[in-house]
Amino acid sequence: MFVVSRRRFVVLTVVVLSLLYFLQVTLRDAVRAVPVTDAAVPRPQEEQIAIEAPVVEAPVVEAPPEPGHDLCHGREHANATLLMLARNSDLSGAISSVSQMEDKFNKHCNYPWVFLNEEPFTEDFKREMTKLTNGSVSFGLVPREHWFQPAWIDEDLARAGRDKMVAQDIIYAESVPYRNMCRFNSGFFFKHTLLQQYRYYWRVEPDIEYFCDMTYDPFHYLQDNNKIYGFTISFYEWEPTIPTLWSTVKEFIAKHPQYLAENNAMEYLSDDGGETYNLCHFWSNFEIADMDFWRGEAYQAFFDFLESKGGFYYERWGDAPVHSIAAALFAPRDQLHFFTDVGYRHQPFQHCPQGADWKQNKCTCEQWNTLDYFQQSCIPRFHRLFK
Ligand SMILES: Nc1nc2c(ncn2[C@@H]2O[C@H](COP(=O)(O)OP(=O)(O)O)[C@@H](O)[C@H]2O)c(=O)[nH]1
Ligand SMILES: [Mg+2]
Repeated sequence: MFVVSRRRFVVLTVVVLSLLYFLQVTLRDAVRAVPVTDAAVPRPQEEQIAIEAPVVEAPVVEAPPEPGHDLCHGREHANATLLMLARNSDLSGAISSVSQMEDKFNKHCNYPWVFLNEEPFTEDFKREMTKLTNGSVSFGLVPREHWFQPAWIDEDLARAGRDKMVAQDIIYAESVPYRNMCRFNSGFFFKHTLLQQYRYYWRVEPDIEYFCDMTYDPFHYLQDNNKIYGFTISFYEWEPTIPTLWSTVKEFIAKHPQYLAENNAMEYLSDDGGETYNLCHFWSNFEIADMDFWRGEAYQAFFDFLESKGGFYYERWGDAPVHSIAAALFAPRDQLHFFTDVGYRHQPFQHCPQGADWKQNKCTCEQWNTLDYFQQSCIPRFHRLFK
C-alpha cells in the first residue's frame, strides 16, 4: 500500500511539474509577443539579446577623433620637412616658433625639422631645438657659393644701390646679409644636401605666431590636391626694392613663352594683362610648398635669368615677389592654395581664420584682425581668379 501510493505520488508530481512548466513557457511567449509601444518604458534590450539574439561580434565604433588628435595617424608621412633658416642669435625666436609648431601640429605628426645657417649652429642652439620635438632634427651649413655675394657682382654698383635705398629710408636698405638671405631663399635652399630627399617643405621663421590647431596634414593636402604652393598672407611689395624686377620678368617671358602655364594667375600679379606689376605677392615667411616646382626647368631658367641681372644685390629683390611671380606664372592658378584656415602672424601682419574654422581650430587670434579685410591685402585679387 505504502509502495503503490508513493509511486502514484511521484507520477502526480511529474505531471504537475510538466503542466506548470508548459504554462510558464506559454505565458512568457505571450507576454513577449505584445509590442512595447510606450517609449517611456525601457526595453530590456541587453536581457533580450542575452537570451534570444545570436552571438555576433559588435562592430567597433570609434568615437569621432578630437579635431587634430589623430591628424597624422593611419597614413604615411608625406615626403616633407619643416624648415627654418636661422642665425644663432635667433635662438629665443626659434624656440618660440618651433614650440608653437610642435604644439599646434607636429606633436601629432613628428615630421622632421631641418635648420640651415651659413655659420655652424652652436651646441646650445642644437640642444634647444632637439629638445622641442620628437621628430628627427638636422642642422645644415649653407655652402658659401649659395650664400655670399658672388665675385662677379660689381660692388660699386651694389653699394650705390644700397645707398640709394638708405636715402629712401627703406628697411634693410644697407644690409648685404639680408640680400644674401633673399637670394638664398629664392634660388638655393632647395638645393641643400639635407633637403634633397624631400619634396614638400613648410617654411618657419623665428618669432612667428601660430594661432590655431592644425586639424589635418597640410602636406597631404598639397599632395592630394596637386597644389604646388600654399600661403596665408598676401599684400603689396614695396616698389623701390624691386624697380627693375618686372621688366626683367617680361624679358624672360618674351624669351621663354613656353614656360607660361595655361590658366596661370597673371591677373593676380597684373591689372593690365602683364604690362605692369601691381606688386601683389604671397608673403614667403610662411610657405608650404613643393620643392620640385623650384627644382623644375621653368623655375631654374627663371632664377638663372634673374641672377644674371644682379638685382638681388643692385636692388633688393625679395624671395617673396620672386617666388610669387614664378608660382603665379609657371603653374596653373588652381595649383596655388590659400590656407585660409591657418592662423598666422609675422610682424606686423596676421591672418586670422573666420567663422567655423576659427572655432573648430581653437584659434586665439581676434577675427577682426586679419589682413584680408584691409586695403593692403591682395586676397581679393586672389579670390577673383576663381570667379
Ligand atoms: N643664417 C642666417 N639666417 C638669416 C640671416 N638673415 C636672415 N635670416 C633668416 O632668414 C629669415 C628671414 O629673415 P628676417 O630677418 O626675419 O627678415 P624679414 O622677415 O624679411 O624681416 C629668418 O628665418 C631669419 O632667421 C642671416 O644673415 N643668416
Ligand atoms: Mg621674418
